[in-house]
Amino acid sequence: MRHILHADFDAFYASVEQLDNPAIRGKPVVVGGSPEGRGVVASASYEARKYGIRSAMPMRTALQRCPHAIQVNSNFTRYREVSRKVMDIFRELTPTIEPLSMDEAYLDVTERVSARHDAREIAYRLKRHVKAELGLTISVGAAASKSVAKIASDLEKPDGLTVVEPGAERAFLAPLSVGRLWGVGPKTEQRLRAEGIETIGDLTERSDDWLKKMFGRNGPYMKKLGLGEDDRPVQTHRGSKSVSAETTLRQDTGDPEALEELVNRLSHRVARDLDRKGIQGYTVKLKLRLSDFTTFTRQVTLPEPVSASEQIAEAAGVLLIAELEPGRMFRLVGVGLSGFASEEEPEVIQPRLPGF
Ligand code: TTP
Ligand code: MG
Ligand code: MG
Repeated sequence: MRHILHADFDAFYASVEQLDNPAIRGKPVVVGGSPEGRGVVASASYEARKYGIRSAMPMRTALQRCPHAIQVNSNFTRYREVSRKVMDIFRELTPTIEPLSMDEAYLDVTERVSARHDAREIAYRLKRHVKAELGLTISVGAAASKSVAKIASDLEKPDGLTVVEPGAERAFLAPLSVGRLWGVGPKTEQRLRAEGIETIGDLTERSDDWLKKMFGRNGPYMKKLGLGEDDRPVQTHRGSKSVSAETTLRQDTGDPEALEELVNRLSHRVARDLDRKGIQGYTVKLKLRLSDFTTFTRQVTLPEPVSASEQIAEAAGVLLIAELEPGRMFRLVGVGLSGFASEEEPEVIQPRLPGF
């Protein structure tokens, strides 16, 4: 049995601004681009959310909804500093942490849980510690898997603490909207709803065959997650050099279909280059950059070396699906291959202009 926490700052950018400027505490604050340009809201304080203001909304719309909201420009240097500090606090609790973006991380606290301190106690202490050290609140979800912990952390925001006991996953997830599930972007959610699937419970009642027919390999995977089945480990490390191709998107997206299509195209480019060089590799890598510029890679080592486009895309697609989460926006995607079967020197394929 694992014990995993997912911790996420409440209204991260906006809360940092309120921390640094007492005059705007307790007030509607929106951080992001200026209303004159095409700026969008990066983060809205919970006071601002009462007016229906949300992340990614045009700043102009936000200020129409709440004219007395205080607009503040982003200060990434400062947010990065706070991010580093909170990750250090997480690391004091356990070395097994996986940052997902600047303001959130998974922590595997299995080793910390004992008869005297259960997961709730550990999560509670972590929240208290972060508040005392940084003056900011995080919301925490605790569960036996990453996906359930992530969904749990969002349920009682701000300053939330939600624990899903082992065995209670299915009952916990069933009444929630399917949109909360990994890999369910706005487009997929719309398609699910068109099929009468509103809740996670509705989804898990459908057969694997039907889901596969409707949603490809993502279908049965969504169902698995909907049942609370997710054995992905909390990943601490990063990968190394490879033959690769990458693209920066014209517009950030979290849409599973668009991202999968892009992975297929990048895999095709990598395969073509491997073919020219006549080499094969064992390790398929996926590189991702989020809208806040957080960059990371995921990789899988296969039992046989591969060089075909479909094989690379298949492996990279599985890695991709595991990283999709509601609201998680990507600005760059890369696919690569390493662990070469031949002795030839790996080489980086130059990125082309965005063809997306
Ligand atoms: P989130 O954790 O999604 O949002 P949040 O911390 O502002 O609010 P909460 O978690 O309480 O719902 O994102 C963390 C930061 O990432 C956010 O403060 C600003 C940035 N961000 C963007 O720049 N654009 C976006 O569309 C989103 C969702 C976040
Ligand atoms: Mg947050
Ligand atoms: Mg977050």
